[in-house]
Amino acid sequence: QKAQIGVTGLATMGRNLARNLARRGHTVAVHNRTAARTKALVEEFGHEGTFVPAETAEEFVAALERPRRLVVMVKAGAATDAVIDEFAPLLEPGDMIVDGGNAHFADTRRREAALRERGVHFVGAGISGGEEGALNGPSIMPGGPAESYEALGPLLESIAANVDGVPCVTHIGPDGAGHFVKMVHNGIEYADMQLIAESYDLLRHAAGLSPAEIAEVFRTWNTGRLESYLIEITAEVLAHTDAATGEPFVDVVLDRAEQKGTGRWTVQTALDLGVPVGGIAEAVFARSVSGHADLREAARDLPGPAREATKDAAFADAVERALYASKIVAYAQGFHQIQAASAEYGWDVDLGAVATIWRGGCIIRARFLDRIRAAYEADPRTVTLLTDGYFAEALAEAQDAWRGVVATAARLGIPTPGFSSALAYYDSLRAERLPAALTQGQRDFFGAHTYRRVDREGAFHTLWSDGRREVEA
Ligand code: NBP
Repeated sequence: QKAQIGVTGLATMGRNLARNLARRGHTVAVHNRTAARTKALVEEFGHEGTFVPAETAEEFVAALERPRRLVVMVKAGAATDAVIDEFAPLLEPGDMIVDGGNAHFADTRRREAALRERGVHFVGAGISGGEEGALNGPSIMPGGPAESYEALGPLLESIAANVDGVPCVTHIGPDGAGHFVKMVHNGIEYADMQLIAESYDLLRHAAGLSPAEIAEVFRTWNTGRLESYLIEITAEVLAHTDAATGEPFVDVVLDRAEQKGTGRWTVQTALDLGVPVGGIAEAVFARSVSGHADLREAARDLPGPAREATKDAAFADAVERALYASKIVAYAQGFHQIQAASAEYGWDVDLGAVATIWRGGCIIRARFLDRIRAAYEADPRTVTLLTDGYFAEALAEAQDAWRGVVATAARLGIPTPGFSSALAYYDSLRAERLPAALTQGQRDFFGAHTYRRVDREGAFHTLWSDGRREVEA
């Protein structure tokens, strides 16, 4: 019996994905560079479904029905190229390689172009949800040629998470679109986590609540409009007590956040595209600041205000509003980035569909995403989510509290780069005049970079050291 699909790379993610496929009734060929992993998978989980173990690349390819669907779940980077180089010569036109790793979308574009020459479909598929998602239903963001989705889509739909009967997978767009959208998903995840962290910090140090009390606040929030996986696990983490010391778990963890790089890629790519994603950037930098032990040590004794906790019952409500408003901004920025890349690369990404498949399976899954789906369904040409009817109203309703929270944080010396930059973005977009006019004047003064005028077409330059006459450039 031939296998409908094959998975090579059987570490945590690949193994769980193969099991998920087998549990859904698919016959799954399995392969790993080190054969012991293949053997272990079949021994431990063989009873869950039909696996066809393969020791060599040739055996693996021969085990697959045509068109062959070969999923690669190896370490992103050189390992992915090594695996592609090994398998591509064994494949025939119409076969497909699905890269489920966290590849950079530029690598995916390069690989897709190279394989297209041989008639092999290359599908860069973002997979979110960690190991639990891979096993029980991830959110899947496949890119690559649209026709590849005909043979691949039904299989992916059978293993993806499902919300209201809708599977959390859709064809995102050509070449690197899937991995791009997965990258931005992770960038938004960074921003969302940072905003939640700031909320915690404010509740702890401005409202004087204990971690256990804050866990309760998050539990309550999770029954409202903020309901999401990240809020849910935040409550779990805050309620946890360290067994060794009896202290709140959050107090015994070293406060230096690490990162694997997808947040950084999101910001680097946004800079290249010229898209302002301050919320995501601040989240990446906040992790970076936390990790600079040297800087923090050197600056520890710098003066700041006394932090008296207010014990104001309304404060938690204000933080909820600030969090919700800042979250709208972070998502608006992420979707703007996808929109810009889609235009740049001709991907024609359906933003509403992206919101739809993020409702389940992935780390940022939330009730909130239904609102984003609705916004793009109501108007697919939405320029920014901030002006969608529902979100505009939520921001208007939140803004007093949001400003109050940012002011309180500044007054007490509690760093809130996420809240503050989100508010600055909101105020920048709604400003009638920005001081960018002055920036243009300075640029013209020192570098003759020219400027445009509000009242006439054309580019102008002022002869700053020659009577300040204005000339047409
Ligand atoms: P790892 O990223 O730890 O990769 C281990 C796998 O890569 C093993 O199967 C290993 O084979 C294989 N491999 C390596 Br390393 N070099 C190879 C080479 N030159 N040729 C062939 N195989 C090679 O596994 P993972 O944590 O399961 O993640 C897999 C992918 O999924 C990654 O791209 C990751 O970024 C992505 N991802 C992970 C998560 C997560 O939560 N962990 C979530 C979403 C996406 P060996 O057994 O012979 O050493």
